[in-house]
Amino acid sequence: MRTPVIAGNWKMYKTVDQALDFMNALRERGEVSGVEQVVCASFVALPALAQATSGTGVGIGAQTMHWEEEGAYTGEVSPTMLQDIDVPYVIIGHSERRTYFAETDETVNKKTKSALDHDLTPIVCIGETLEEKEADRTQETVRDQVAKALDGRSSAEASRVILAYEPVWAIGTGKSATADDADEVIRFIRKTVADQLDHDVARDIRILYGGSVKPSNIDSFLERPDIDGALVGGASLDPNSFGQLVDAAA
Ligand code: G2H
Repeated sequence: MRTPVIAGNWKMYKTVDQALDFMNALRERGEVSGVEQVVCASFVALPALAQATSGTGVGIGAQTMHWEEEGAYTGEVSPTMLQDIDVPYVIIGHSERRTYFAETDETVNKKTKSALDHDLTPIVCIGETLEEKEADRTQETVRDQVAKALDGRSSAEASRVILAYEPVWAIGTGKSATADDADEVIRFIRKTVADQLDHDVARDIRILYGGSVKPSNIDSFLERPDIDGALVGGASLDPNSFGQLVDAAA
């Protein structure tokens, strides 16, 4: 019932030309059905990518946005600007934004609300640090993050959100969580959503795993019924590798 999602997070990689080369290579692989494919690129590449997706089956996403529609916020990009260039997805609350750019649970909440209000699909990232994991506070941390991200949202709104569980200690480190670890936390997140909203939302909401996912380990995550796909950094930069992840989820 839940369509799996493979979302690439290119972070601060790829010029416009490199982004278009990727999309051309993906087009040659042909469209794949049964999986939602998303590529989240830098702001400067978004307009060209949004135009270049036809025949690829890929949706384009931003990696952050402001919650206001416009205003005196130097350097920021608004949800209306993303809508204007046909970019339907946006990552919110990635741990790198939380760590380096002062993203908080409060701004994640505002951005999630704003994305939904503007018919964008927010990919909301949550996950514990190594310190929290070692202090046995994983469940408490993710419960708190989910509660704050979805606070004030209706069931219908929340079911349009994609959650991405990304343990911070597994990001870009080559150390992925084991499928058992990821499955346990993701099942806990689904229960948290059921407690906070209702069972229908918990059944419908897509929850991805992220953190050093690659073609060689994606199957171990996807074979778990509660894991609906992956948010992928490094392994999404190469079209063949991204294509293999998509094929695995289809
Ligand atoms: C986690 C992930 C993508 P990577 O940040 O969001 O990156 O797959 O490189 O660990």
